[in-house]
Amino acid sequence: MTQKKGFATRAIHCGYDAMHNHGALTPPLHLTSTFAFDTAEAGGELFAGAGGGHVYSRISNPTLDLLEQRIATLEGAEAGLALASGMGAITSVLWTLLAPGDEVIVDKTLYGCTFAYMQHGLRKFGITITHVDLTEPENLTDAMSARTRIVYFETPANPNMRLVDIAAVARIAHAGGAQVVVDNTYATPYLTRPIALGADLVAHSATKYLGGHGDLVAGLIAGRAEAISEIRLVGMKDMTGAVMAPFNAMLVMRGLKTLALRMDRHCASAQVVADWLDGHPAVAKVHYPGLSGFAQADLASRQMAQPGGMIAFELEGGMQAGQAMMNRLQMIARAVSLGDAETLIQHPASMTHSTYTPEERAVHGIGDGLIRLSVGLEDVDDIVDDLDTALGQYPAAQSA
Ligand code: 3LM
Repeated sequence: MTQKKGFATRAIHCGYDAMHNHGALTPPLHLTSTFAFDTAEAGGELFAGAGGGHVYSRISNPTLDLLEQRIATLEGAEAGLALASGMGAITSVLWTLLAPGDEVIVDKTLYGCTFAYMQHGLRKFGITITHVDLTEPENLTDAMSARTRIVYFETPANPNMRLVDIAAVARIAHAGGAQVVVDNTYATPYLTRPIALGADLVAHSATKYLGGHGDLVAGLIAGRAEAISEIRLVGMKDMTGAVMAPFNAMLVMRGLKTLALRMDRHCASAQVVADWLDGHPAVAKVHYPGLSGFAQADLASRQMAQPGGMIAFELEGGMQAGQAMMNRLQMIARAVSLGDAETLIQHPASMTHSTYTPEERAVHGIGDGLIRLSVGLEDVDDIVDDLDTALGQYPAAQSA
């Protein structure tokens, strides 16, 4: 489907013609592990890379194929790849592109398991991980070395909402011969399209906004066709085996149909909640790209179509106050993950980012008092009411 059609239209229609499928408006679910070959020779040709057919569902599957076309069109990429999880996506990309002796430059803050994979996984195999504060792109100029193969970051970063200027970082990385990989989980392609800004590959935890309903674990990547093919055949097929189940691909495609609508609502409600938190006396600091006091508000308005559905905040009373507040919530779920219909709240230092040591969290800007809120699709007044009750009761409860 041509890129001239709008985002929501492509999310619903791209790659599928009901008239080639008995008129079925919902694409078929191909629950098959293997595919029959017309002749022995045809099978051999497919194994030799002839293309145009499927062999085995650890390599490709028609249901996944459709989802891969959809993430590609939404990210403005040549090709996409569906994987078992966000971590399956990230590990498949990096295992494919890196070799011992190479260096990856990563931003200061990363999702906890990505950080652990880099520190405990990649490093074990002779790859150097160098953390650089990429919120100042010029830091990258000094950090780049002849061994730097990849520059990797999240924007906004999980959990503290730091933004990275994709275009500026890509210019510096490319000048030094490195590729740029962006984890676009928080923004989704509805808000930010890293490839148009110069990134080489985009990775997603599709578990989050893309799936959108908290009922699956899945990953997606998008990029140039040649790179995607290599990641499919090396990283995914032979190294991680992290292939997405066809049923999950159907669920992610169902989620994509409403991505634009849901993101509009997530963003509108998050703005209301962030403004409200910002004005609350018990709240010390709110990190949300839509606040005028946000340190990178200019970059946010240049790089993000809207400020997103994620908020991080700190209470005056620090971590203890945060935990007490979380325990008083009635509707908002104390749960990790994000991008679901339900509003979710969690404490990064003891949960998603407990893969960092306390010393590492201090260095990497993940405060013990930080609380992360994934603003859901409920009526925003009910979200604010729940927070209001929990925050309002805190000082009284503490002095009791
Ligand atoms: C979380 N995050 O609660 P999966 N990249 C980013 C992510 O936020 C995540 C992944 C990759 C959370 C999951 S923590 C135990 C739960 C920016 C996941 C990994 O493999 O699909 O979970 O994606 O922040």
